[in-house]
Amino acid sequence: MKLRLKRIDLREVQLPLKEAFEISSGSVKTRRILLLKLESVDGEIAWSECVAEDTPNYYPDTTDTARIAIREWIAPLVLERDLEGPESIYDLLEERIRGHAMAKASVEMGLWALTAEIRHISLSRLLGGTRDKIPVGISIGIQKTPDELAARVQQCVKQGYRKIKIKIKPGKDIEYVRAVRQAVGPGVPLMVDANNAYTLDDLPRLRHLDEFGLMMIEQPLAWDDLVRHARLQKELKTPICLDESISNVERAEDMVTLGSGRIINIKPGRVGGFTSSVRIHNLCQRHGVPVWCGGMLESGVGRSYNVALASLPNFLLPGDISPSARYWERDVITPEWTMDDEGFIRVPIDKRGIGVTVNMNLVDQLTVWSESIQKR
Ligand code: OSB
Ligand code: MG
Repeated sequence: MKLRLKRIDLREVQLPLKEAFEISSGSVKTRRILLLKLESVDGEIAWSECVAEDTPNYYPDTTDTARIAIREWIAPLVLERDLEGPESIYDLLEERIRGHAMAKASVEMGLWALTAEIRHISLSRLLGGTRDKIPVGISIGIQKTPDELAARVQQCVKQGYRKIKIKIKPGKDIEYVRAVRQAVGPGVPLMVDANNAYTLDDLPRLRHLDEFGLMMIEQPLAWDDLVRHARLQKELKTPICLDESISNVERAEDMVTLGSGRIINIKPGRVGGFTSSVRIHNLCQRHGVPVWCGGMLESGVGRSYNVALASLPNFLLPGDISPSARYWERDVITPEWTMDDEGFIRVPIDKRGIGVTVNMNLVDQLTVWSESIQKR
């Protein structure tokens, strides 16, 4: 199938979070979101989202660098040729452009959605999804006191979340996790995410976390490390889950070879899009490594891509794909993403493309700049 693009429209919207989200390396209050609208030569349209943040404290990409990368290098590459189909975009972009994973992913994933639109099928179907509902987890930012965190977690358990992830850093870890475990009891699926806040010198502290029956500890060491994580995994009972360190399928293979972790958090933005995500998914499936879909505080647009990806068979654990109302007073899409009492989100397998409609009035109100990139 030939895929021909006419234009890519780019805009930044600013969406205030209901509550600030704090991780070990920084805090977000208002999400600066890049939205893309891809239009084919036949007038078919798909919206996508670039998940880069305002500052490079999680990953090198930022909202501003992504804007430049899309406008100057990525959009021209995909606008100037007839594409074979969405499967070939990732390798084309990797061949020509180093880095800028989140910028590349926003265009690559948009092309998958555009293909689904053109074929009148859902994005989930196009990717090979096998589920019509996905289990939902929540990621809770660092709180002021252990008691506040414990109360927050109890509330989330009541709401039906099937996995609770707690952000930690040195000094805001053992007492916090202990308070939560005491409050909710042994059965609740709990995990922690350190976003690189530790080194191997912290081994005694990290060993302490083995007491709390955690499902996993996410990315304790440096953001691009595999070798030290392998050493750490040998010392811990709790499985390590890698997030930042897995930038592509080769790094996932390295993780398996070295024993750097036993679970992978796949964020399609971090790994350069859907082709790369599916490769990591398939590799992990062959090796018996479970994966789950992470989140980047996406608007409903980005969330629709995560929902579709998480419908693949080896997404065996609940993702950080919370409903719209967990983040926003009002999401930019209709219908909003909702979670049922059992803690599931429905995959819109019978709707075309991403399965939700962009609320143009709201998006226009929130837009701070926009530009259109056309065939030169
Ligand atoms: O490390 O998983 C992370 C948000 C921003 C940057 C990094 C991370 C996160 C989250 C949020 O944990 C998950 C969500 O979108 O709910
Ligand atoms: Mg993480």
